[in-house]
Amino acid sequence: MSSTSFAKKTFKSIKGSAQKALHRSLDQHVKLAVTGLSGSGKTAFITALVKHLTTQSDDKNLPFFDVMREHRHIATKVVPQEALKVPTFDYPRALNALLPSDGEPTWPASTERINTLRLAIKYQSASGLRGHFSPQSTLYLDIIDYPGEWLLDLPMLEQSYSQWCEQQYPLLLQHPRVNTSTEFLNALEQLDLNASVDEGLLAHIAALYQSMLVGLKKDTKLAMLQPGRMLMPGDLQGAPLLLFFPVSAQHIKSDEVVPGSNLAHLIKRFNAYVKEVVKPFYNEHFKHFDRQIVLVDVLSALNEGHETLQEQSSVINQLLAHFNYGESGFFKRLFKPNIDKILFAANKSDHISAKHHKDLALLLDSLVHEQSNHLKFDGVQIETMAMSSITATQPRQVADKGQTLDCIYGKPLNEQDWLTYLPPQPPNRMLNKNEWPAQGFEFLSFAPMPNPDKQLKHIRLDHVMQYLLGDKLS
Ligand SMILES: Nc1nc2c(ncn2[C@@H]2O[C@H](COP(=O)(O)OP(=O)(O)OP(=O)(O)O)[C@@H](O)[C@H]2O)c(=O)[nH]1
Ligand SMILES: [Mg+2]
Repeated sequence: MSSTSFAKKTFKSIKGSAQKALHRSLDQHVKLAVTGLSGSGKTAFITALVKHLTTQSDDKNLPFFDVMREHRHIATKVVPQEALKVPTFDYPRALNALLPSDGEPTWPASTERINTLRLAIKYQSASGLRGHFSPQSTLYLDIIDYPGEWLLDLPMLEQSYSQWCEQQYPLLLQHPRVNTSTEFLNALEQLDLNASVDEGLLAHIAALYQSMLVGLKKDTKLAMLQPGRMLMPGDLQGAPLLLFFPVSAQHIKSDEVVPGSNLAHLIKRFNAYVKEVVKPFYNEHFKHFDRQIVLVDVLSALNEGHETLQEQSSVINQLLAHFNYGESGFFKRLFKPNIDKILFAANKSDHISAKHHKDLALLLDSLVHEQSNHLKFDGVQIETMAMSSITATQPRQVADKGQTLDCIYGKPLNEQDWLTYLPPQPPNRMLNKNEWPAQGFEFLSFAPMPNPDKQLKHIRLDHVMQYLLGDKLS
């Protein structure tokens, strides 16, 4: 071998090892996007994930998670996070709600501000280079939790005030919003958009709009409620940039906006909201994910009816457009990390009997079909599953007139008595309006089970972990 070809070969091999080392360090960090509308179960999911990885991490509890089944998991713990400005996810508090030392268990509270958590998962590599040099490896998993309402604002990033009005205003005239929008719409009629700004009147109408949104959030599972900060203002309550609302787009001619008018102020506030609230939230927290779980509470949406389920599906499809996806080759990951695997999870599957889990997953699949088709085309791996982060019911078989009924047993939320109940079967695809059953659907919600052994139970959380993290822990 000539000295040049030897040098070339050596250089190549050094370059190769450097690349592998970099690959390894990239592989050792995963940023997981836990995505879902308010009430979809993000906080419960994160709490369950931490609990099962830290103190219930064995092959009996998580048999479909390879690193557990192969006894390669050494230990997982919560470690200091990198983002120093963001509060830490209050795991002890969430866990204490679910597994209190005394008293009844309760669900963790709805999230009011952004928070984050880093887990270090120490494991034994299955084989290969990493196993050879270092018998133990550590995967760092970063997760953020946030009020689901804030997510609803992401589509506003691409809209002007008039486009936003075009989308939002007509909704207020339709069922089911029209039942609650009258007061706001009447007040709006009193507003002359071209008159000189009347701050008091704008604040009054904005307050009516806000209380209408808060009412809709409480009484319906409607997903398109914007701006999200009106529902969960954090420290923005009362700030002028939150005092805007949609008006009929017919009245807006952008080239004819009178300076200093009510309309000019609404546009200014909308733009400031998008620029100073939505954009920073998106830029700081919604980029650079590697993996994504989209939690969907399909059963509650079914309870609310056809329009709600359809709206939820359209909002989820819209939201997905705001994450970066694609095959994540080595160089791409270095400069622009992309989500290369998504899991659509029909959450709270413990509210139906196990034999209908498949229907639930198929229904969710049909709800996200449009977007998932695009993503698959771009090389993203997609899976849909019915799961439950925290199981609040037990299966019960009940004999009835020679038949065996697959019931569930639990304590319905806000009730005193435990109940054995036969849940309805969810449809296995999106139904159109004519196919919707006249009596609708009624799935119950349950309080968390008391667990004297301090162990949480799940449905398919191990499949979820394997899908999202399995290859990173190989
Ligand atoms: N049965 C069952 N109920 C669940 C599960 N996860 C969540 N829930 C129910 O859904 C509610 C909302 O769950 P959260 O985890 O607070 O939802 P979130 O997505 O964090 O909601 P926000 O913080 O408002 O964005 C809980 O209070 C429970 O009633 C689950 O795995 N099983
Ligand atoms: Mg939450």
